[in-house]
Amino acid sequence: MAANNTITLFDLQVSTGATISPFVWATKFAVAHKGFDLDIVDGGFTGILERTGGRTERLPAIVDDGKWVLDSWGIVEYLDQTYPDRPLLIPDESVAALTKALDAWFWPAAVGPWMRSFCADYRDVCFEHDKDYVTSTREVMLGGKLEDLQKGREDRLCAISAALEPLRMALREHDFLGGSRPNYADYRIMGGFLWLASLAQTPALAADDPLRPWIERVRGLYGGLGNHPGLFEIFGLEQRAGDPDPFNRAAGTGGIFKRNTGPASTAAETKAITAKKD
Ligand SMILES: N[C@@H](CCC(=O)N[C@@H](CS)C(=O)NCC(=O)O)C(=O)O
Repeated sequence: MAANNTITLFDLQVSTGATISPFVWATKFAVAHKGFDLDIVDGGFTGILERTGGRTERLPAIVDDGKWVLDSWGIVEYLDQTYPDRPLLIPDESVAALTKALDAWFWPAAVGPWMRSFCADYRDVCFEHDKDYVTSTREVMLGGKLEDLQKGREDRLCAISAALEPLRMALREHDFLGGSRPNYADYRIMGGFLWLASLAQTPALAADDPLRPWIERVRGLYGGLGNHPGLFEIFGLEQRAGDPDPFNRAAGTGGIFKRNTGPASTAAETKAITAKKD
């Protein structure tokens, strides 16, 4: 049992003091969801191996009453297995499967394109002593100079935002991805938005984005865990002439979102698709 109801978490921070890693953000929320207090071990990108006594090169890592647990997903499994009487992060195996599917879509659709659009910001916000390491590793990772990759991002941001439509559709009808209460799916995806907020020095989402209420709702949980003062404003993206719509105002008018209540509800559609061409 966690001593003093507290779990130690090794953080991955930037110079503002905010957490940068989406994995660490998701883990902070996971620990809070279980009702534990967080004892944060500060630090940036370099020196992780030394800070953790040689146990890991990647974060998050937690220590629960002397027991080390690595890996964000491993930590969630550990927390639910060890503390099944506290609110479950993954209340059913289906949540694990759906969260993995959502995460596998979200990274290439949004996190990757945002990374390419904010990679120099990412480096610039890091601690001075981390900048050389972050520059060299991220240039290999992304295959180019950070400044060159980031260039022209204003031409890309509306399209990246538009790709988030599946989240908007789901959250139009539910307060959380977990339904009426948050679960690990919310924290996992929120990790990506908070990663963005830790580094993006220009907004990436429209001020009236339908995702905003959910983002603010989740950020406000557990005493405002997602409202660290070092985070940048992510809302305020302006649509310029020629940019695609940053979100679809007409979304959700067909398929699963159009309830079939009998022939009257489909009459117009039937008429349109059966109309004879002259
Ligand atoms: N599978 C791991 C991935 C963790 C990971 O890649 N963490 C990154 C931060 S997002 C890290 O520690 N990077 C350190 C580095 O780049 O040196 C998990 O889910 O915890």
